[in-house]
Amino acid sequence: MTAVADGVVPYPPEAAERYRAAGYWTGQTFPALLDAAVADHGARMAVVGTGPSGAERWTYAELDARARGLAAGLAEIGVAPGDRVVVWLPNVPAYVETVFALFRLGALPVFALPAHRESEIRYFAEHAEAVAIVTAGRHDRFDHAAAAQAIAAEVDSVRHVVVADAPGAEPVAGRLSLSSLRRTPPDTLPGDDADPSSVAFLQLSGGTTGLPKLIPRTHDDYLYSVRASAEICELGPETVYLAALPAAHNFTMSSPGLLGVVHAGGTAVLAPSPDADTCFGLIETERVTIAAVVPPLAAAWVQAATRAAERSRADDSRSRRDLSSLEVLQVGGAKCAPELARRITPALGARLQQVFGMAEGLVNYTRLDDPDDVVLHSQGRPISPDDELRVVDPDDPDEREVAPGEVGALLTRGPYTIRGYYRAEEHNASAFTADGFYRTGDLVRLDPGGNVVVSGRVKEQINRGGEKIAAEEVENHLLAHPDVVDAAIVGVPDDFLGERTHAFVVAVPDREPPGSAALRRFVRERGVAAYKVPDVVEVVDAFPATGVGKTSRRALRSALADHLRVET
Ligand code: J2J
Repeated sequence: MTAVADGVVPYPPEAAERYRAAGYWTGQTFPALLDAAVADHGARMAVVGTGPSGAERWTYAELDARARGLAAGLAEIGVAPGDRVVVWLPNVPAYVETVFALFRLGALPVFALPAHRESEIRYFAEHAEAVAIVTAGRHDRFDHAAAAQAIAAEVDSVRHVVVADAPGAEPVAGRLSLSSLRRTPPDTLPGDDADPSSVAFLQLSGGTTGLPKLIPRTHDDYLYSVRASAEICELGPETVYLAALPAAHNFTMSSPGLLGVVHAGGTAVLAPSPDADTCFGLIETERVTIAAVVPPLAAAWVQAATRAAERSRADDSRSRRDLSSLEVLQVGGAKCAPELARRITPALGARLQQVFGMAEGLVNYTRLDDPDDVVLHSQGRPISPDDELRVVDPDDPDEREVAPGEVGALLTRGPYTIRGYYRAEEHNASAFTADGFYRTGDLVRLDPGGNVVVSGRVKEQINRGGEKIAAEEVENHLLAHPDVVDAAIVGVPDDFLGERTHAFVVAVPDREPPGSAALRRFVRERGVAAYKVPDVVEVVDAFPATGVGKTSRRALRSALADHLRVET
């Protein structure tokens, strides 16, 4: 099996030296992050959530004992330092335990989202040569454990499927129960000596091409972004953070997210579902102070709170959830329209913080004391004084910078932005400039205060309410249908999601074309995340001529998008 370092583009030594000298990279590792929390806040509540055996509340000392104990159990079955393990869990306490167990062991989590299905998980397992998959049983009306077993049977490297279950659950052949791997916590574990400049885990990219990319992040670079984010968001031991979005998403993990909470010694509450009912209940009972959401979820929460207020005005015997503890609502992942931004504080009583981030690195925040105009109309400014942002003409082969304040494509480089995707030499050649800037694919302008205003994108990706869809990946699934000769996916403006997906399909001639529902089902049954199944599939006779040759997918997609706009 290949060592992870073989597929990683390292930071150039002079950049690494500069980031260390500036005090960004401190040499802290993930195990050391948890050590510090245990030393300073051992008796404080770290994790609150609902697991397979019901409600769980763990202090930092308990979380650490669990992580150490599980690390020992994983070591016993042969998971070794440097090994990759796919973590495919919903928002349950065992997620936090597993991630820290892997860090303690020096093994690398590969973060999958609960919405992913066989096609994505198989690819992550293969590409990362994972030795194990840690998952849940049935969740979201889908048997994750059975799917993981099917993948393990196909992917050579995968030797174990570990399932987070209730202690004492019936054993199932071919699966290990997570609770059966808990051992007496040992005092030392291999991860304690991890090299801080080494890769700690692989995060996922939203992707722009056929397959999602894996993002290697080091202890040094990631923990700098976590500590600085915690400071910007003013986290402290009194912080109660609600993880409403999937725990493994970069936003929930690090901006400042679950890890920022550990750094600050606060409490993380894992919401089993992001809906207003569940989350408002948790905000009230756990006295949540900060939560992170995507714009459609913010809109749903605003609507639910507004409705509850109206109802209680009409009938004052009706009780309302008490949201008064909520100080900050972070909104990110997709553009938060000013109309939505304006409604957040009146409806929820919390300050709005806009967050424009990416799993590749760069994260921007509006600051908590920014004037309203900045908070409502911009996506904030970078974490670090050493984040370099270049806004360039997307049509200029030399990528010259546009005039100040003009819209252009955003390139970035800095102390926590990767220099390359994992094992992706060819893609890296186009995703990064020769001098190491990441081409974000986002169209932005900078306001006079240096705040970023996102205005669109050049990348071949659809942002469906914060969930990223690579057009090409879904087109490839449609093209696998025997009656389909060509397919193109475009994003269509949507009031709620920002964008939804519309697939155009050219069918094999002289045959009854497949129906739209059948094609949607076909994509779903290929085992992809539900959010990638096209919202609409339209069978057309032929694609419009783009005038730039058959190979320009971008021109074709834009012609199809124009065609839709003319129609609607
Ligand atoms: C417009 N587009 C945005 C925003 C992300 C914090 C917050 C979000 C992510 C994330 C993250 C946007 N307005 N406020 O990792 O740490 C779009 C851009 C960007 C892409 C990255 C974090 N916030 N976006 O969303 O890796 O197009 O990270 O390049 O999933 O989301 O997506 P992702």
